[in-house]
Amino acid sequence: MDADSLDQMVRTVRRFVDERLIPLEAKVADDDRVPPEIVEEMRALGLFGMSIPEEHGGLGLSMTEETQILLALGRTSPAFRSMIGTNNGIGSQGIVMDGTDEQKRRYLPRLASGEIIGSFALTEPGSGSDAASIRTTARRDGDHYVIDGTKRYITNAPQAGVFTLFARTDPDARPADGISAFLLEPGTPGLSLGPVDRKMGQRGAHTCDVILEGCRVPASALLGGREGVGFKTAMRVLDRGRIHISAVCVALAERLIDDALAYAMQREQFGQPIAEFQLVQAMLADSRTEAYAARCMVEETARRRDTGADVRTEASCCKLYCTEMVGRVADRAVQIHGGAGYMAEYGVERFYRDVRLFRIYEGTSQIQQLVIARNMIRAAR
Ligand code: COS
Repeated sequence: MDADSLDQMVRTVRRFVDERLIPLEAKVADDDRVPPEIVEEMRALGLFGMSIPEEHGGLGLSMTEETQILLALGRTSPAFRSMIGTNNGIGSQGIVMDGTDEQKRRYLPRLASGEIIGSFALTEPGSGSDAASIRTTARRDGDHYVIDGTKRYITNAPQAGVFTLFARTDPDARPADGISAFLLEPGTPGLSLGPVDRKMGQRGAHTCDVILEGCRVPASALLGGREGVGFKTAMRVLDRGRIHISAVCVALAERLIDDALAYAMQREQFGQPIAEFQLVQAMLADSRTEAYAARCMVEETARRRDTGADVRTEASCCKLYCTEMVGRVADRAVQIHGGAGYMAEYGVERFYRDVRLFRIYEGTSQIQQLVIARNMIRAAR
């Protein structure tokens, strides 16, 4: 995208957030639903297909460009971002990276337009951080596979039109080498969904179990037509997703800082605005500093990824730092708001609950630490 078009899109998204999304934040949380007209507007803006190549109907944005859009779009309830998140991230990128031409043609244009929602089904009741330990099996039966198992906490599963689902095809191989990815559609006999999960926050974004009982799919559903490479697909998809999530965390932190600053300048105690007190200033300054550091990390990592550099370590550094940072910023925002920060009507407590998820999903902070340290040791050897 040329610089002018990108600039214009960023401004359009910023206006969309200010005028359409921010006024709906409380309603989306109360109703636990993003209104259909908002989804329609997101489609019209092209937000479902930012990361999908132009030849398949998307905008084909670079990571740098996508980051700039996310820094604008992320300044509101994460439920809105979640709506378009999987189509740009974990719900489409497996197909973009490793799909066959036919799989790309079948799914990517509809994911890019937002006609269908993509979902990534890796986690299981017994397999979270240890992703290679999944127990869902896919057994070859003639020109079909028969899949059995349960996937848990699957984002956007209730709305999904295609699942990138991971299952073990070779029980005898090393755990990571025995995993394959499949593209499954809802309505396939043997595939059912559990009830929508009740969560701590991010109301309006939905997760549920995906249950597979003797689910028969044609061999053409095997992602890329290759067995045994599913784990690596999952890891590469998550690397990219970590930069995306980090940008959203920066945007949310910036929003919370703006809200906390506005409140501190207007709220008076001891005869003056609380922003005049140095202990409040320290919270504002620390938040601003950390959000700025996080923004620099994300922009630099996105830029380096666009040059083709291996940014696995940096993507984990971003995910670790940005998600922990927004947690601290949200905590300070509640503190600056005082009693009001604890009350639902100000919305700050809702963000405090919403951001808690970022340290957990798409790899916990502890998994990021492990990945970073492992890569450091490997490089030093
Ligand atoms: N890109 C490409 N390949 C990768 C990779 C990456 N980022 N990370 C690992 N691999 C490869 C390895 O190179 C290795 O291949 P070889 O055996 O050919 O060398 C293979 O995948 C297995 O990797 P590893 O031995 O590191 O696997 P582990 O089982 O030790 O697991 C972690 C590694 C912990 C990093 C992985 O399980 C993980 O990321 N867990 C978190 C899962 C997660 O984010 N879940 C969130 C829910 S999904 S929204």
